[in-house]
Amino acid sequence: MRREGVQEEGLYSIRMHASSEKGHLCGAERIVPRGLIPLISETLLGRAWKRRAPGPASISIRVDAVDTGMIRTIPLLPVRTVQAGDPSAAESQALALLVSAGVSERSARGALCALGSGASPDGRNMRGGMIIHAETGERLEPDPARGVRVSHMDVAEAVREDLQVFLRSHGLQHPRVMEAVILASKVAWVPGLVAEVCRSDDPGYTTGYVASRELGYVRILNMKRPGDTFGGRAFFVDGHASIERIMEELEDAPYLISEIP
Ligand code: WAQ
Ligand code: MG
Repeated sequence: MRREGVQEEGLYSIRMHASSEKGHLCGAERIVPRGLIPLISETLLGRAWKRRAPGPASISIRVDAVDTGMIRTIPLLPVRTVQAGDPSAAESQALALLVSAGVSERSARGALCALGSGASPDGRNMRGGMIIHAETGERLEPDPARGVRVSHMDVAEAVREDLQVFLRSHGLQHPRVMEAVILASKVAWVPGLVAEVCRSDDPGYTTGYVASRELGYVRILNMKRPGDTFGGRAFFVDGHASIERIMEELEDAPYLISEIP
């Protein structure tokens, strides 16, 4: 007998990655019940095609079964926005937030400086985030050009609409914000993670954020000047935790947001 329903059907991770001749173009991912794989694959393909000319030279869609027993369900971080008139005021805000989350001032300053000047050894942006010792500021990711890519997270289908309503009520309907809040919520719940800071790499997008389990997702306006192409993410970790465990958790462990504040 064939039974319907999410539990019986199982969940699948769908990841899209598009590149042009010049390299990475865009990526997006979801975790969905089996029945939604065709629809969501098409949605993600659409995202890749929507990019400005020259458009993607190649798009890959990868579907993997998720071991439902391994899924960690977490609440969405609460969201707020702090005003900052210019990048130096925004940096002070970010610094104060990171310090209150348990990051040393030295470590926070080092990360903010790297995010603003190309954190990869070649002076460009990294593909993923830096892993930084919250106390000493030491860079711990094994590949400082690639960094660590957070993956395998989504909002549970049952509360997806609630999340959209929640964000709209804050005036934040852009998918970019939704993706950032989902990513930051996963990161905040990874054991050993102290805090995160993010600066967009998009020259037209100047809002960034600091996040942690206690602080929530704190958006900071004017983190950079329009036209600035430098961006990235820093994950501050407890120096006593295992870096291998943290990286594995960030990259591969499936997290689903099941509760919206
Ligand atoms: N894992 C780790 N690092 C990533 C990932 C990922 N999955 N995706 C992007 N990054 C890093 C990478 O270095 C990018 O250059 C950098 O983060 C910024 O990525 O208004 O748009 O996609 O609340 O440009 C946050 C504020 C916007 C939203 C974030 O990030 C809001 C944004 P972007
Ligand atoms: Mg970007």
